Order: sequence, then C-alpha cells, then structure tokens
Amino acid sequence: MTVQGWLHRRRTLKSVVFLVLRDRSGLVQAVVTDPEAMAAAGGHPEETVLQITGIVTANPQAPGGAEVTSPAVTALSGPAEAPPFDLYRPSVAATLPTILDHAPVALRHPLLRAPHAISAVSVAGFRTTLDALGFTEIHTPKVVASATESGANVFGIDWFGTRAYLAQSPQFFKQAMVGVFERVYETGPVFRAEPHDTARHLAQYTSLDAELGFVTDHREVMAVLREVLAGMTAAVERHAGEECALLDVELPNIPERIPEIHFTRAQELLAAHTGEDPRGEPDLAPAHERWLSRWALREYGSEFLFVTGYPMVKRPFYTHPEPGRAEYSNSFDLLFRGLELVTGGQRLHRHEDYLAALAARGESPEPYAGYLAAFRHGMPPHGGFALGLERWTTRLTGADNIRRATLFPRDLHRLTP
Ligand code: AMO
Repeated sequence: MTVQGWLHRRRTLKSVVFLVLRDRSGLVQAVVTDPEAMAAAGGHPEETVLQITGIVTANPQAPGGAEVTSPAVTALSGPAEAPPFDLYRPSVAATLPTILDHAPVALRHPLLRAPHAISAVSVAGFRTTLDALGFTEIHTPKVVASATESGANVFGIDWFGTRAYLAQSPQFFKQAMVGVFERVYETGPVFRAEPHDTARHLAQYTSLDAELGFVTDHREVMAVLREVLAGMTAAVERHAGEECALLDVELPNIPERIPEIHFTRAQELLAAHTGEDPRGEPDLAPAHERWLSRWALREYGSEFLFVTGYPMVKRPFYTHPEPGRAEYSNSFDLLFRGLELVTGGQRLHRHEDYLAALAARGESPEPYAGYLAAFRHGMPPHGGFALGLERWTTRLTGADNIRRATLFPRDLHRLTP
C-alpha cells in the first residue's frame, strides 16, 4: 500500500529506522531495515512530506496496530526549518502566543488540531439539525451600511468612498429572509471591534445564526435551540470521538427541557446569595453568569441555563417587549458552563413598531431603510438566535482561552498570521 503524509517522528536505532507518518486519519509507522534505505530515511527531518509504499504488517505495539515494512520512501518536500516545538511529544511545550504566532505548523500537533476538528463537526451538526427542521441555509453580506447590534463596537471601512461597516451579525438579513423562506440559518464570520482583551472575546468570530417565522414568543426559539444543541453534541460524539478522547472532553447532557430563569428572579437570587445586590443593573456581569451556571447545575443538574426577559434598555431596538411588562423583553441568553453562549429572542414584526422603537431611542429610521423595507410588506411574528462557535468549542473542550478554539484569531493585538 501507499501512504502519504508528514514525518511525525523519526527514530534511528543501530539496525532500524522507524518513520512515524501522520496523515488526516492518524499515525502509521514504517520500519526501514535495509542498510541503504536506512541511510536515506535517517536523513529526513520531522515534518518532511513523504510518500511511503510497502507491505502492511500487523504489530500490536505500533501506533494504530499495524506498520509498513520494506518501505520505498520518497520525499515530496522538505521543511526549511524545524517547528517551534516538537510536534510528536504528547504534550505541547509552547505558550499560547508561540502557538498563535506559528499557527500553520503548531496546529499540526494532534492536541492543538483537535478543537478545530470538533468545531467542524459541530457546524455539520448545526446544519443537519436545522435542515431536518425545514430551514434554508443563506449567505449574506459582511459589508453593510449600518450597525445592527450597537454602534459602539463596529468596524468602519471605506467602501469606494462611502462609509461602510463590517457586519456585526447577519441580524437584518436573516430577519428579512424569514419573509422569503420562513426558516433560515447562516454560519459565517462576524466582526466586533472589541476593545477588551479577554479570554472570551474575539474581533472576528463565527456566528451560527437561525431565524424562524410564525412563533408565538421566544420559547419556540428556545425549543429549536435545544434541538440544535442536541444535534451538535451528537455530531461531536459520533464524528470526533478520537479528538474528544484526546482532550478528555465531557460531552454535556442536553436536558429535555433546559431550565429557565427570568432576569428579575436571577437578580433576586444573586442578591440573596452572593453578598452583592445587582438589582437595578440592566445586565448580568460575567461573575453573575458563572454563579447562575453553578446554581443551575446544583438545582437542576443542567450545564445549560436560559436567562430570559432581559431589560429592553440593554437589548437592540428590534427586540420584542414582554407582554404586560414592557420594560422587559421576550429575549434570552443561554449560559453554558459559566459563559454566555447564545443570545436570541422574539423580534418586532410590524413596521410601525420599528418606527416607534427607533424613535423611542432617538434614532432616525433613515440608515435602516433597507432593513425596514421587509416590514412594509408583511412579516410574521418571528424570532431567532446566534451561537458563538468559538465559545461553544472553548467550553466543550475546557480550553482556558477562546483563541485555542480559533484557527487564526483576530483581536486587539493580532492581525497575523
Ligand atoms: P450577541 O451580540 O449577543 O447577539 O452575539 C451572539 C453570540 O455571539 C458570541 N459572541 C462572541 N464570541 C466571541 N467574541 C465576541 N466578541 C463575541 N460577541 C458575541 C456569544 C454571543 O452569545 N443578533 C444577536 C443574536 C440574535 O438575537 O439572533 C447577536 O449578535 O456566544
């Protein structure tokens, strides 16, 4: 048989050279015993790209349980320099900045590659779940004329002499497409000019968005999200078992009904039990999210918790208010292992409600004309959510920093590689 891959590890002994080759499926060892071939094989440094043809022989001691004997070894290309750390060692002897600086080669280490394989199958699980529920995949512009989430953390760019922005979310487009397809989803990059340097913020991240029409309120959106989480987890279990084993990933149980707590009740609990009184604050602090996650685990055995009803002042203008309590909203955040993973909710769907909401915030409808057009032609009650892919993988793999779940992170300090 012929195998092609990278020379992961070379060991030269007196009468044998072991070449461990790495390809997309794992490791395989070739055993070179012919003296002439040994001299040639012994000269290849690690990360040389090799093609090896030989006889496959069972060997329980070899990685993968088999090895290639009597190999003919051809070098397809050789490395110009050694990797910044040994890729064959079981643990990674490098700091995060070194890993990120050398991402193209560092990510070849099985431990560093694994989170990205998990991300990939998670996205596949997101897609299959929503496909089965009758959603249509869409692709929308990433250069836009107005901010969607808030004007504060948007990147401005020059677009042929006109002011434009990098999309913070496909929010407007996915809502408009409810008018066309009823149920849509999108996976793609979004941009946030995040000035803070934290372990959970990126300036570019991958947003997994969904939006569906004909909902009664945000709870139907939460039910779809529950199915999506189950589908993503099942996909990881089925298709990334090796990576999960390598990283000691504990997959979460997805409760049939994810527990839910209203924002006001969450604040009461925090006031009663944490020695802090956040009542009156319009949002939850990261420490509050961690506390509530621990509470949900104790109280319901759930690693997920929906916090619903956030105050309208903290939600974007498209948010639907809570019937009978207009200062609160039909929106939610989903906390997973102490971190906000998803935001979603019910949206306004009547044109006049959008005009009123913008006016109440002292904003002109002018910059939103293209967006508002959809609502002039009849839109059903609808809602949706967005899940941050890198946050999902970070929490799933127990990574200490979101950058370990991002191929080429973009942040306050990093624009390369
Ligand atoms: P929001 O702004 O809360 O909501 O973002 C949704 C989810 O995206 C992730 N996220 C981030 N991940 C990494 N780095 C960041 N800087 C970052 N900012 C956000 C989080 C968050 O929960 N349009 C709404 C969604 C909706 O209502 O459909 C929105 O974008 O996991």
